[in-house]
Amino acid sequence: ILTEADYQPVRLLSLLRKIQAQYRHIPAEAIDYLAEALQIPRTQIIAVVEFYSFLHLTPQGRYDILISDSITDRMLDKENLLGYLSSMLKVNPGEVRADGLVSLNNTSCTGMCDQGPAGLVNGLPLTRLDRPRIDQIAASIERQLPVSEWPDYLFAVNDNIYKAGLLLNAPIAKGAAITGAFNRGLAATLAELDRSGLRGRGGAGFKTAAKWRFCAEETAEHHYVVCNADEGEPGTFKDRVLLNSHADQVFEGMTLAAAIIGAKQGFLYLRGEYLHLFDKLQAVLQQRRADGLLGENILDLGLDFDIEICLGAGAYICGEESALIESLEGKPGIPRNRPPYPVTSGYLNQPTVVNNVETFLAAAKIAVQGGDWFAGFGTDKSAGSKILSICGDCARPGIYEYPFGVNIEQILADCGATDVLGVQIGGPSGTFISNKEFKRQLAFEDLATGGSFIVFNDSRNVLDIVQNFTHFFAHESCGFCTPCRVGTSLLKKQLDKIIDGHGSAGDVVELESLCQLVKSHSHCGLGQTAANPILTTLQRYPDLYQKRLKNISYEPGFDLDGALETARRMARRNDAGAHLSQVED
Ligand code: FMN
Repeated sequence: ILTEADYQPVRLLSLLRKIQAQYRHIPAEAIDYLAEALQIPRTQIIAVVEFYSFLHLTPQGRYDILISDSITDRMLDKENLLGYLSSMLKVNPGEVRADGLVSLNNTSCTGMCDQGPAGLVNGLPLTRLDRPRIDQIAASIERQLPVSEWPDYLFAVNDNIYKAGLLLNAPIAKGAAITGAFNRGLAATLAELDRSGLRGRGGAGFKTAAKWRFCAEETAEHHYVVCNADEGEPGTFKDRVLLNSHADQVFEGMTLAAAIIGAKQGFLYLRGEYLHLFDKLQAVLQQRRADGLLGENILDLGLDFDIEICLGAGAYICGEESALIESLEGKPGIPRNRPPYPVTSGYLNQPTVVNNVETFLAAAKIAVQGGDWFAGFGTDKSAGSKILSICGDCARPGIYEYPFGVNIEQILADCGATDVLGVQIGGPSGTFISNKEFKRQLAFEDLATGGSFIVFNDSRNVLDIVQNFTHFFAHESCGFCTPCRVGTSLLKKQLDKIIDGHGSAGDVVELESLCQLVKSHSHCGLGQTAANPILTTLQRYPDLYQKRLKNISYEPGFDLDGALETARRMARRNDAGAHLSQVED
């Protein structure tokens, strides 16, 4: 299953994915073989396998089912459906059935929140799960029907575009951005990008022209372009739609970046959950090569550039740009120390531009339409438009594009949301706003977002939401730095304790100070934002937390007296002196 080009350590992740697809795990023999072939230690390979949730050292079922555990899936009855699936297949979540036919587990958001509850079977998306669909799935598995012969409707993934704007309307012609840039001149095109005011769409909002300029100015043997399609933030799925329906424009933006920074090689880092897009994207790339838009001497302009697609393997942290680069190099996705930033030392320590999918698409359009066109929309500090992935309690979950500056009220009206309690802007790492704040604007200067927009109506419990998000961060922490590794799991425990009714006033104080510690001491953006769900809701709904507390200064997280039961039985004592309340007296 390996080709000659595979025998490089940077290919390790893709090699492991291939082996996993074939054998349903990474056998010890494969590890020995790879260690020898790639000349790397076995431990390094095992570290990679253990890091990525889609790779396993022990065999998974022939049908490996993962159910998305995003808050929106839960709101669509995911927990009951998982229970039903588990009973139909006679396998518990987290286990492989004894006959090895099927394995079942939870996974973090699969990027199908507009058509959930969702899941994956052998890496392919299952959408709109309900009992009849689960019956169909269970029957197909028991009949051992290959997944390729399952009914198509189980795998249907719709774009659900409800509102198109600057970027989604009027796609540019193939090659238009590249020829436009060369006709204008590359320096003038970079100036045009600068004038557009385009800022990164992945969340942080760094100015795109400045990033490309810094990278271009670095002298090095190679420069690289990387498109970040990891899209792991729960509630975000707009890059899935852009890649499904506008891939040409995204690749055009990457080629434009290559021309400006002097790169010959680009990578699209596609999250493992979007495996279903892989072949389609390969076909788009192949067509672009045939059209002279990729490869050597593109459009006779003297530009050499090609793009390779690399699949992730189920790790949210790999969306962080330096972790993504590590992953591209075949390593665990552990964020690097910054500086140096990727623009000076990125892939293989060479200058690298990493941009979000939407950023590349916007750059391509700007190269054709001009900077002033783009800057004519949006606000002073947030030029242009933003594509949102809207999901949760609304009549029309899907994709909406707005000029920056739009207020929340307008968006809620458009997507058909009523009786709204609040909205999570920017996913779990973003901000929860209450229904008193719906005049606020979507813009870098007010509410910034990478695209996730989750609506909650007034039947929802804020603490359930916070609990789901806090568990997500604890699960996804890469484990590298102590404040995040230990901090996120302490946050989870402390929050659970309060929600389960075992908290005291002191616990809320401790929770808050733990939040500040994780936020200020973590190595990367994951830990620095992991406490946001707690902090933003503590600020808005302190009463909700207070109502769960016991009216005492200290309450243990478990039943101390109950814990002595075994000792009492062994000592054959059950008198008052053998109970904890007696000891306290
Ligand atoms: N940026 C993305 O474009 N997609 C992602 O899925 C993504 N996930 C991230 C996850 C974490 C934990 C962190 C800290 C950051 C993430 N980012 C993501 C932001 C990237 O690090 C980086 O800022 C972005 O890719 C830069 O592109 P832009 O300037 O076009 O926004």
